[in-house]
Amino acid sequence: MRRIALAAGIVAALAGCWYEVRLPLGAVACEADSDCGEDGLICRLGRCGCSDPAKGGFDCTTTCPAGRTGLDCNACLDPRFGGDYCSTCIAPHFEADCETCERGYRRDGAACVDIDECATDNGGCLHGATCSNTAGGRTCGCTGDWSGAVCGCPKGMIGLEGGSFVRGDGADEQSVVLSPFCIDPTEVRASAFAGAGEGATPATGMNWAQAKDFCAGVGKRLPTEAEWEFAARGADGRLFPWGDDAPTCERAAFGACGVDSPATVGSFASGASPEGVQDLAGNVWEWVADCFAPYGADGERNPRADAADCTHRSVRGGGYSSPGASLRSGDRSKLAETNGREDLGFRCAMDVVP
Ligand SMILES: [Ca+2]
Repeated sequence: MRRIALAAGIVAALAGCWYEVRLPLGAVACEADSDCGEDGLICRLGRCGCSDPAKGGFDCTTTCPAGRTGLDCNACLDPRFGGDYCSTCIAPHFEADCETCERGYRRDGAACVDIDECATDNGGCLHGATCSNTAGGRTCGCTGDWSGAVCGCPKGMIGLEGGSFVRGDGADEQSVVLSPFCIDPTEVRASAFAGAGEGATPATGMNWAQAKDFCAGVGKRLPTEAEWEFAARGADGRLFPWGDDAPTCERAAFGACGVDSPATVGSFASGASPEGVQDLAGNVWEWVADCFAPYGADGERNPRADAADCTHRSVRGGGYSSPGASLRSGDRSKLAETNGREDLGFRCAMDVVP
């Protein structure tokens, strides 16, 4: 049996007879087809569902195998849980035995009951984010002019919770602690950098001071090197923003893809981090705020290397002509801060607004 991901208010499953629209417990489901409010749904035994084979359902009163003719067909396979072998499990049960519960539910006898993940400590949601229980588990979110799991980031930026993580790749590693911060979801576009035009490819060719000044001009700043790496790596230590799988041309623009210019920003949805930060790996290298220097002692909070005599800044993520290894979340390279390159751009970050 195939497990189908559930969106709130949608459906249970079904490889079997009936495609049932999921409704809150105790809800008056329907008395007539018109109550179901959507084309292709019909009211049957008080519930809305689909009998259209094209949508995964069919009417089991006529098509169930002999001996498996449950009237409802909205039951589990397993008769212990009301099953009639005609259909698959009713959400929130899933799996063939109907004994496992979806995320967000726990077993209580034969039933799956809601876990209120928001009941304790606001579900761990920070900085004014609202916790809501959904079929997929707890979700932290903001309303109005704020966005992301961390409220306090302007719409259009992504809020990251920060915390402890280990940065570095190999010999030079450091455990650091970051405060929550906001980061642009993509590299800065050429059109934005120039102040006009439609170009959706990244701005490139600027030196470090020009990148820094642009961010300051829009009320932001360059990400610190640790923030940039946290966005790519996460607290779970991903080798690449999307996980540990090696880069492919579906996930990122890099040397193996044979391109000689950057792609439109945000072209590689499958290369995004879990929080939705795109193009960290590949497309264009990115300036960060830090001077290139060895990492410091473990436990540093919000580190930023910025010596007065700094000449070389860190650049991160690799570009469209880089080898795959340069795309690793922990990989770093350096460049004289007065240089620019056609495969080097930047993105901006900012502190969370209290
Ligand atoms: Ca990049």
